[in-house]
Amino acid sequence: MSKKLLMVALVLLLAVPLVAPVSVIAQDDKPVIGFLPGVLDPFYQVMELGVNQAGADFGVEIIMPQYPASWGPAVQTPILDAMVARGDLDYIILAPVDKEQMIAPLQSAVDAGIKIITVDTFLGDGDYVNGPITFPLSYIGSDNVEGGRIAGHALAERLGETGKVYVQNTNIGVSTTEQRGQGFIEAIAEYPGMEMVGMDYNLDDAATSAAQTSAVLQREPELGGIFGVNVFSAEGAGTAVVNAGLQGAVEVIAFDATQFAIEKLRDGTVSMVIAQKPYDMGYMAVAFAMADWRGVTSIPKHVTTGYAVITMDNVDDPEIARFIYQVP
Ligand code: T6T
Repeated sequence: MSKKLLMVALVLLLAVPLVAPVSVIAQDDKPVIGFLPGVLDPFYQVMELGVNQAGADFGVEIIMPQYPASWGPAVQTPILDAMVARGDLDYIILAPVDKEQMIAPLQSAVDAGIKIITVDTFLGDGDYVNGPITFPLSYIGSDNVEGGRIAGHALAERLGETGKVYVQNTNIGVSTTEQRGQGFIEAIAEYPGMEMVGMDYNLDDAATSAAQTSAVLQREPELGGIFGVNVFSAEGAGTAVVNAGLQGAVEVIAFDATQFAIEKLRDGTVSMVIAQKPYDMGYMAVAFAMADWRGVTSIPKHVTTGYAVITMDNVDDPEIARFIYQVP
């Protein structure tokens, strides 16, 4: 065999691993994935279960340093910066707590070579194809406008399409709860007999929600219904209704199927609980990161995960009860 041929053969042998499709690269070559929730609450704790289960199923290391102590960019950003500074993360899955203020810190993460997947909340306008922000790989979350509409139509129906309603919201700038408020207002506007008397922001604090709601219950003695847009908003609204002795007289629609919300459903304080699917969001985000790592290029830029609407009629149906946020 001529020297030249021998050389070519040697080069080819050495080069094969470099040009072979990604999937045949050694299996222990796995990404390191960071996970950063919005705050400590049962919704994100269930999401964490999904993230960890997928991590185990794919055999990838999940790094979740901590839950932010409270909701806000000033709390989430330093945790994110510390995750980026580690230098070993390939992906970060997170719920950005403000759709504008978290853009710059996440752009820095991307500049450091980390890929981003947003779960639950989004950046910019959530359109990662044609919107102002397109660097995240995907946005996996509920259709929150639709969620707000479900609550609005449910209250209108329960009040016979006539009456005064009020919204307990969290923080301005949070993509999810803003859209729930928007969807609710849109639905209520479809009923000439319905009137929105106000929407307050409780900064994701149940005690603040309770105090604000109590003030409205005093100011609006004819109030017929309240929409609590998330765990702490609904918890506070429910507490205020109970404290005012108005259980059953004022309808409460609660977003997020916590144990507390289900208890309030069973004791008649809450009329309906809208359950999201945080486990699905967490699991799919890890699966998308794994797929991207293995060279998949058709990862959907947006996935909506749907709802389970829980009332006293179906709360004991296992097909529905499985969506109650069970936190270990
Ligand atoms: O409602 C969820 C989540 O979807 C929202 O973005 C923030 O609040 C929760 O975590 C519940 O407290």
